[in-house]
This record gives sequence, C-alpha cells and structure tokens, in this order.
Amino acid sequence: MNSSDPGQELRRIAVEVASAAAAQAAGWRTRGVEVSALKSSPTDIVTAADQATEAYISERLLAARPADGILGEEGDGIASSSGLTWVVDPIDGTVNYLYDIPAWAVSVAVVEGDPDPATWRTLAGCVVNPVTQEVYAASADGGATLNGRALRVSDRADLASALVATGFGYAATRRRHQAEVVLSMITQVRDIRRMGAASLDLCGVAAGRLDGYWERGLQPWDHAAGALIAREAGAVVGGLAPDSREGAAMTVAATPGITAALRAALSEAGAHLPPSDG
Ligand code: LIP
Repeated sequence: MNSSDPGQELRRIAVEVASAAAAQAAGWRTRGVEVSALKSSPTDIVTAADQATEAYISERLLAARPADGILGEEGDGIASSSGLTWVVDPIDGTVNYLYDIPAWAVSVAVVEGDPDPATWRTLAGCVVNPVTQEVYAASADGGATLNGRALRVSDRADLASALVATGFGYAATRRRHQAEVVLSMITQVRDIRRMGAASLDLCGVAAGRLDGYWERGLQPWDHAAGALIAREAGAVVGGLAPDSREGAAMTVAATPGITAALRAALSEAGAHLPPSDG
C-alpha cells in the first residue's frame, strides 16, 4: 500500500474494483436478469448477477489485499487478519436492477476495526451507478467526489423546503409503519423521494440532489460507502439521536441546516419505533 496516503490507495482500489464490477453487472442486465432466490420475504430477491458480482469483487479485492476481510450481502464473509474489512453490496437497488430501472449501484467500502457499523471507522468507499456513468468516491478526511468533481451538500436550512428521501423494508408490518411515518413527514417537507437504493440516496445527499434521507432497517453494506461519501461532502450522518451512529436502527443523512429539524420530526413521527404489531 502506498504508505504516503493509505486512504487514497484504498480509495483507488475501491474505485477500480467497483467500476469494473458495475460494468460487468450492467452487461448482464442488458442480456436479461432472473430471480435466483428469495431471502427475507417474497419480494426480497437475489439474482444470479448479485451473487456473481460479489464473487468477482471479492476475488479482485483479495488479489489486491489478501489479508483483508470481506463482509458482503450475498457471501459468507471472510475474517480479516489485517484489521481492515471490505463491506460490499454487489447490487444495491436489486429490485430496480430486476426491473431495469436505472437506479442501482455497486457499493464498496473498506473499514478499520470490527466489521460492525457501531464501532468501525470507514477509510474509503465507492458507489458506482454504471447506467448513469456516475462514480462517487471518498476517503476519510480526503473529501468526496462525483466523477472526480468535489461534492458539497446543499445549503438548505428550512425543513419545509427540503427534498428528502426514504426507503422501505421487505416485511409488510415494517412497510406499513414506514408508510405511516411518510404520512406524518409529507406535509413537513417540500417532497419525498423513494429511489430504491440507499447508497444512491446517501450519494444524492452528498451531491446536493437531496437535502436529507432517512431509513430504518438498512444492512451494513447498504450504507457503508454512501455514509462516508455523504459525511465527506459535509452531511451530518448518524442515527436519530445527536452524535449517534448510523445503522439498522436508523440511518439519517442531511445537510447541517436541516438535521436537527429532520431528526425532531422523525422522532415525533415514531420513525425509530418498531412496527406496532410485528
Ligand atoms: C435496498 C436498499 C434500499 C431499501 C430497499 C433495499 P437491496 O437494498 O438500498 O434503501 O429501501 O428496500 O433494501 O436489497 O436492493 O440491496
């Protein structure tokens, strides 16, 4: 590893591998995609492309850094002996990928410490949407870019004029509660978007295309890279409480001017609460 700036070297590896994997997945998409298995519910799908893309990413990463670990959405995980673990979502926005909706991405991050969002330190990350030819990247304290151009969050300071995004889980009981939260939020913001890929939602905040984003129930690979990119672009990223960390309980990312108001509105709406009947 380039000892002068390890973060930049890790960022380079993340960009190189995620970009190659995204191009491969886009090729498979063009030739047609089928569901290969179901996971947590009849709508929580995995395709052969998810599995093949993750295998390709793991192979490339371990060839470059054989002592690192892998935590991937579709794989069994590989323990780290270097203290670094690569956190991989081979195709984030799987349903969009299945339906050929151009809002899916390959997300690759590398973290230091235990592969646990509650404690890890993200060192570098990359999110690639090959359909829109957009490569988002960041390294810790190294800034965030989109296709090499520096990213900065919006300067929105009023929740009522903020464009925010969210997402929904795959379990019906959780989706109903999440819809109730949207019902509470929809009159307090400019509008709400549901893109279907957390990594692109987080990158949207980083790029100023969204003023905020929240979602409950994300997996580590959904947010690992996008959270770093958003944070390096100036977003406040964490859970619902100030100074809390993003994770499955709640992930909130927003431009600083609306963060407190967004968190307060989400708390009032019960966004952090489990579904009442499930
Ligand atoms: C997706 C997330 C998205 C969420 C979807 C789904 P996947 O991840 O990125 O934010 O709302 O329900 O979980 O399953 O496409 O990798």
